[in-house]
Amino acid sequence: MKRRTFFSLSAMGSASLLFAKSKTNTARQYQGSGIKVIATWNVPNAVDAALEQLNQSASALDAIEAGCRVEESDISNSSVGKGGLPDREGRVTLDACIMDAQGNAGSVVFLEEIEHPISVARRVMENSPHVILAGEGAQQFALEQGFEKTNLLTESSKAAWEKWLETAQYKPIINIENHDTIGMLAIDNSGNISGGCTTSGLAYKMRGRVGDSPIIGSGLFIDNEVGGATATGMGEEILKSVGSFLIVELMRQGMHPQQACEEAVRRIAKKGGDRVKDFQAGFVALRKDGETGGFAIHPGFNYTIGDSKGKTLLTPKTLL
Ligand code: SD4
Repeated sequence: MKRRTFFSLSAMGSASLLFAKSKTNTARQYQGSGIKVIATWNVPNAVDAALEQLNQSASALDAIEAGCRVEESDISNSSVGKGGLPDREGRVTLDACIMDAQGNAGSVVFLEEIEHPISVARRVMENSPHVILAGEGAQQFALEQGFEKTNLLTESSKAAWEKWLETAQYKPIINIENHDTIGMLAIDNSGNISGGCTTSGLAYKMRGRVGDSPIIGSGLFIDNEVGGATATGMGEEILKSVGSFLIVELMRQGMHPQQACEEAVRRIAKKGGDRVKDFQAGFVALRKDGETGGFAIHPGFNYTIGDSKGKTLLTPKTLL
């Protein structure tokens, strides 16, 4: 059964109540802004792919999938998809999630040997009754959906892992250690917003480790009444503050996306205590009216914005 059909049966009864509630809970209704894309890090090719879709009047969801797929196939990006750095046993394991304007969500965690986890996440959302599929089951579902197995460990990622094995010390280093996870948010011609987040996670993580990126609310959150937010950085820290959901809720209460990102980063830093000097966490946010924000704990973070006029790379101020 298609996920939407599955939901419509149970949700119809309460639809009018939900609508009434959401109207009173939303401080402002944001008007459309024209097409817009925002993505963590310097990812011009991914943003171009998303803009190409939006310029052809595709949905924000299609734009997100297209944009994220670019980074997943780029073997020079060692923290996403093919070419991602492996876990400490030398195996590349991928996490991704996607959300659409209707609030539907799909996610895959600990997925191996499939190049496009963002597309599998979309299939989980659209073609399964679930939100998250993990590991072997996620791979089995992907194969059933027509995806093919592929070797994700490139020669250079393998060489980097072998070098790491010489000391096998696990200490993530801010920005240097494997940070290029792509979190992307997009608004389409109809004014609808969607988002996605895809990563190979932290390099040399323990086998089975899952970070924030595929977890709805932590690595990504979308609410079509308000906007969206997505994260990059140390998943263990971002998870504990459910940062992306927090940003969307702060925007709902009237905060500008920039202030909302700053507040989420402050909360993570506060919880981190002394450890904060050793980890990075950054967010980008996009409000329904096209206003954007971006903030991180440490310098080194940047993000890419695209709209009908072109692309810009922004380097925000940071907390420390
Ligand atoms: C994780 N948040 O797995 C991801 C890592 C990341 O850029 O953002 N890398 O914790």
